[in-house]
Amino acid sequence: MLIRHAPDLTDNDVTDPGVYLQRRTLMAGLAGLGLAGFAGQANAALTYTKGFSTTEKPTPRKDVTTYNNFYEFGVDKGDPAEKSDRFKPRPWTVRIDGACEAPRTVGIEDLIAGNKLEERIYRMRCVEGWSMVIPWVGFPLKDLLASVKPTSKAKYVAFETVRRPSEMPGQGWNTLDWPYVEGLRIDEAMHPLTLMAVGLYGDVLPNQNGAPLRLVVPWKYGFKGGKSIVRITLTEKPPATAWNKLAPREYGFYANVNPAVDHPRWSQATERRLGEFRRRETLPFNGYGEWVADLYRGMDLKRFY
Ligand SMILES: Nc1nc2c(c(=O)[nH]1)N[C@H]1C(S)=C(S)[C@@H](COP(=O)(O)O)O[C@H]1N2
Ligand SMILES: [Mo]
Repeated sequence: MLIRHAPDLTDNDVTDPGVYLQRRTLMAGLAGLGLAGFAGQANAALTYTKGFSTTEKPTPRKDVTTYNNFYEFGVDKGDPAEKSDRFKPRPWTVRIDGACEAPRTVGIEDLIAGNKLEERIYRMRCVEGWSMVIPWVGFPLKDLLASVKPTSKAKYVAFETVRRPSEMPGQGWNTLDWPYVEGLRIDEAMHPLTLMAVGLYGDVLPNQNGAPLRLVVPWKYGFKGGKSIVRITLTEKPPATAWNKLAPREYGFYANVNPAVDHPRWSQATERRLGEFRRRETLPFNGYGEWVADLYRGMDLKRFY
């Protein structure tokens, strides 16, 4: 295991084997009621172990699910929760292709059944200057990428959100160039902290948080975490990404959380944690520098923002 001695991270399979072995029993509860067939469907619970997590207090579920950015449903924070009822996150498949030997298309239920799900409580810092602590359930992206056998030409990874204007009212506006695309360098994508989330607070993802499958990269600004992903493509060149195309001076490809590099229109030195009154200091790499700073050794982070 990579992460062992962070002051604010617990690695339960090192410190507490009992906790590691203890699976959540929500599934068992469902099975006992004869409802196991609903597992993996909307509102069903997920079975998972505990992974690398901050010990900070999670932001209340209410805030995590009603204060959102998901421009496919509108630009206001309340739009994703209020305007996503028509969205159908199941059935769902994701295509993984590009520079790999074994491209595949996989259904969401197979992804959930075929991966070891973990809870990861991560800080999330939006480029706009607010932050949350979110208990995700998911699996490392690297496991999924390994399954398609990337070739040596795979230098970047592109993540594409679904385009479905009949279910996503915000796609009727040209706020962004749909579909929403985000990207990572291959080493960032293979990093153990990089998560494909399928759940939140122990349940499947609500529509507004990116059902049924979204990316979470905790040391980067939140916009790097594309929601409702239908395609993951290994590429040789950096993919053109939605926010970068819209405003390249404001949203770089790297988008590492960095209090020393301001957004052209506001400071990034501090943030408002939802539920808190006083702003707190923003940490380099959102506090994950011990594990990820090496990825950027020798790079000028003011230039590669
Ligand atoms: N497809 C898509 N993904 C997206 C966005 C979006 O508008 N569309 N917004 C991003 C931004 S700016 C943030 S801060 C996070 C918010 O995730 P949350 O609503 O689950 O907290 O989602 C990111 N992923
Ligand atoms: Mo954001």
